[in-house]
Amino acid sequence: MKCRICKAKAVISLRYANTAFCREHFIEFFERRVKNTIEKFGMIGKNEKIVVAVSGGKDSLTLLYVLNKLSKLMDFELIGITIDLGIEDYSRRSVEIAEKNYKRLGVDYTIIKLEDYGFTIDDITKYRVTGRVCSICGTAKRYLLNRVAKEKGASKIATGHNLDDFLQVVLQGYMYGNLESLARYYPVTPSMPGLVGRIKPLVLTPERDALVYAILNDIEFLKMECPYSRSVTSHDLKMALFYIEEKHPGMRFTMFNTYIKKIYPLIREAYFKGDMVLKKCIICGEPTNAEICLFCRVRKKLEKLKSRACAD
Ligand code: Q46
Ligand code: ZN
Ligand code: ZN
Repeated sequence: MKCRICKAKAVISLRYANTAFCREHFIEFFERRVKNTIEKFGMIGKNEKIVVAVSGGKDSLTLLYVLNKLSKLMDFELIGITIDLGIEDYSRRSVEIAEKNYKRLGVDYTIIKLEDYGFTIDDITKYRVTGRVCSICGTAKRYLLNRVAKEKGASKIATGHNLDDFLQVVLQGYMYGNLESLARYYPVTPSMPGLVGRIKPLVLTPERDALVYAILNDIEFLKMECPYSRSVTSHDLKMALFYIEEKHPGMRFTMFNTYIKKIYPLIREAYFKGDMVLKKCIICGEPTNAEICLFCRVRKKLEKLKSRACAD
C-alpha cells in the first residue's frame, strides 16, 4: 500500500475515500479537512477567541493540536478549558494529561473544579441524586464551559465530537423520537444572549482517523474509561455504525449529508419558527428555560441530601 501523493509506504488506508497516505500526507489531509469543515460551516472568524474543551481523551486533544496549528493560519485565539469533574482517579488523570499537553503546545489554559461550584460527579452517585449520572455530568459540563467561556470573553466553545459521535446522537434521536433536541443538533450552535456558541470542528472526521492522528503526533491521551461510561445504547449504536461502514465504505458521510441537507432543516423548521427566548436563572443568572436552571436544581437537591446525611 502506497501513499497516493508521494508513493512512499502508506501508514493508513482510508476505505471511505479509496486512498492511502504516508504519515506526512495523512496529517496534511487531516488538518485540511478540519480547516474545510470550519470554513464550510462558518465556525470561526478572524480574531475570534475560541475556547477548546479538553477532557484529556484522544478527540479533544487532537482538536487542541489541530486548532493550535490552524489558529496561526486562520488568525484566531485559543484557550483550553479542562473541568475536574471530581470522578476519583479518572478526573485526576484527565487533568494531568490535559495540563501536560497545554504545556507542550504553550496554549493558555484554565482548570475548573466542579467541586468549587458545589458538588462533584462522585457525589451524584454517593448521595443517589439520580441513576442518570451522565446526564447530570453533561449538564454540569455545558454549564461550566458556558460560564467560564463568558468570563474569558470567548465567542465560541469548540468540542471534540467526531463524525461517529455526531451520527450516534442523530440515530439516538431517531430511535427515541427526540425531535426537539435534534432541532438543535447541528455542527454549529449559534450564540444567543447569555449563551456562547458551540462548534464541532471534527464533525467530518471519523473516530479512527482522530486516533491515528493522535498516535502519529505522539499525543499523550487518556486511555482509561470513565467508571460511569456504561451507556450501552450509545456504544451499540457506534458498533452498528462501524458494521455499516465496514460493509459500505463512505456510508457515514452519506448519513451525515442526508441529515444536514434533508432532515435537519425540516425538524428545525417544525420546532423553531422564530428565535428561542431564554430566561435568566433566579439563582445564578445563567440562561435557562425554567425559573431555576438545571445546574442550580441539582446543586440544591444535593445540599438537601448532604445535610440529611449529616443529620442521620
Ligand atoms: S465523563 Fe461524565 Fe462522560 Fe463519565 S460521567 Fe458520563 S458523561 S461517562 S463523556
Ligand atoms: Zn506521502
Ligand atoms: Zn442557575
